[in-house]
Amino acid sequence: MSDQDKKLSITRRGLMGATATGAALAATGLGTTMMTAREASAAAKVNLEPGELDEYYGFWSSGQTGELRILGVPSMRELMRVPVFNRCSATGWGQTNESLKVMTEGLLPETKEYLAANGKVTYDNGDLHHPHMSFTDGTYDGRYLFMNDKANTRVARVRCDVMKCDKIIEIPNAMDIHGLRPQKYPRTGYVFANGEHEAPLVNDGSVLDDPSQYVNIFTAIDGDTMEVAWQVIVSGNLDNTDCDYQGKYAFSTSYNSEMGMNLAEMTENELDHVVVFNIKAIEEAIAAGNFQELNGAKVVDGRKEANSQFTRYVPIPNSPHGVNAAPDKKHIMINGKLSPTVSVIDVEKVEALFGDNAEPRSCIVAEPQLGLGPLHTAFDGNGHAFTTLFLDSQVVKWDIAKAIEAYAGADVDPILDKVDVQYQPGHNSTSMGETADADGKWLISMNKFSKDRFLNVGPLKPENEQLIDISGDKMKVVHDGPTFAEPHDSIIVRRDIVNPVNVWDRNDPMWEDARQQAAADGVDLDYGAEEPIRDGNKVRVYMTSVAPVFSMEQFTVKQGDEVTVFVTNLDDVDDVTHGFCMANFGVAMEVGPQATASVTFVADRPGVHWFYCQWFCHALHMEMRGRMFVEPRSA
Ligand code: RUQ
Ligand code: CUA
Repeated sequence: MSDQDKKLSITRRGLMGATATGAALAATGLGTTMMTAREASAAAKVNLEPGELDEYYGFWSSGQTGELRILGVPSMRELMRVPVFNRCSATGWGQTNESLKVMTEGLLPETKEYLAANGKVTYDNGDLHHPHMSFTDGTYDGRYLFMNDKANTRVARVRCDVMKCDKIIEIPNAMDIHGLRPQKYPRTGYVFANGEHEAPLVNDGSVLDDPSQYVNIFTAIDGDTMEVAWQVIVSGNLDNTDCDYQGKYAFSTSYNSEMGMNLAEMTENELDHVVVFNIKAIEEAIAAGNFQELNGAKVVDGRKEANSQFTRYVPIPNSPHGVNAAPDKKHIMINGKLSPTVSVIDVEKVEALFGDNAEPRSCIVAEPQLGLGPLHTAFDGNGHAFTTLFLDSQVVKWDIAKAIEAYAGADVDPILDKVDVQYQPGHNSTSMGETADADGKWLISMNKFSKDRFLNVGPLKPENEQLIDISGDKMKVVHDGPTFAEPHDSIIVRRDIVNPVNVWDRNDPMWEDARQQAAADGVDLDYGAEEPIRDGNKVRVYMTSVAPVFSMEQFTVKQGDEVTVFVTNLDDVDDVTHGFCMANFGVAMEVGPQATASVTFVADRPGVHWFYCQWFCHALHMEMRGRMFVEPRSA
């Protein structure tokens, strides 16, 4: 097709979409007055018709909000919020007994004690940076999503069949989990997690201001059981991590090899490092019993001075940040941050590092200078890499093979294109780009600042994530999307890989405790009970819901009773979710189709109290309500 023909074939919708894109591009100073065919078709792909479905699922972190978000790509429509480390008013996450079990069972004993002393059972906040899907044989398998909590040293898992969090564990010995990646091969397997902040290994107050005794901890978690498999003590701190496609090595950056305690000290050295973890050597030591057990975890010493086969330290220019394995299964990118470079490791040269007298940087095969503030790199699967430049507010596209040639002395420039983004990008991600199936269609630049890109909403502004079409030689920014704190990181997954159910399975393990309690009370959850079941001052209320009624119109308890309400939603139709809200008791929860959910509260307010369904379910949704009578304590 000639260019002229392409222009003629542009649809009206494409043109309308393209006009907006053109205006946005013109505002950046990059726009041309004429839309090219590619611009128009990119815009058409972004502007889905009402009812049209996206080609990709985007799984987003939300930083300090503490939840997981699901977006459609390329439309960038937010599809769902999955509460994980945060509390959620709509779903009752952090309040239902089912969610509280997930949020409390994996906490360390000393944390439970600390929380109890503060009148809490779990943390209220989280800082969720890195959501990643489980792998089988180098690509996403649609089983689980794993994510870190930097704020309270936790790792969580979300089930992709129902898109609910089913496990949260606190990591012992480590401080403040930051970088996190699942093992790619043969499967996940391990979830690797970096403790970012330095502290004494036994942090009981016996050592305080003596950084010479501080360490950092790398953790491998078993993704199937969500238990710590093993830990490695390292020299320097740990920032981001990724692993190879061979199942042999993991790599973690350290911006504080100095073990400094303030900014000047942390940035003092010209060279920091990436730690290479030798998974087989660590597994052998664990199997042979060569570890120390600390807070229930098997710990080996991989510090420099321990001279073990567990780790190698590869010097990298000043304060490296992101680690990204290329879909060619051969190259690992270490992003320089304070250095304008990305250091490229060839995984085939890593084994030699563990031999005698190896030169530690012999695994580096390229180190292109890309611009200021390289933080993270994404890939298109065609030999190209895309690196965010935080300080330059740009994404740079470069050729991996050319960078390797240039490092070997050839006079070639690996940089192919640069595009301005608005503003200060951190992570970026490409469609399937963190797997062997990278397809080179879309790139998301997750920008830390939006400044003037949207209507002013006051001193606290949204961040800005931008969609970039990378299917041609030149990158094109085609969409701006504001997000509330914070578009930290994302993955873009082909939709055929993700297949959630529409209706819960009545046998789901999520409400196993409810099932057991009901059995002990002689109640079938599917039918509920006619009357509350009294057990001392504990009262259990079992009801079902079928739009638009609860099976119990009223129930009576005594002031001061500890009341647990179980609701089983018998509707088995797509999208008929009910809720249970006990007004003026601060109690509310979601009950999905065929699910059971429960919530416990103390009925310390005498009188008539209405409970109602707070998820719109029926024309008579407003009428879906009932009364709780609380008999006053006898005077
Ligand atoms: S790190 S902006 Cu928390 Cu993912 Cu690089
Ligand atoms: Cu049931 Cu609204």
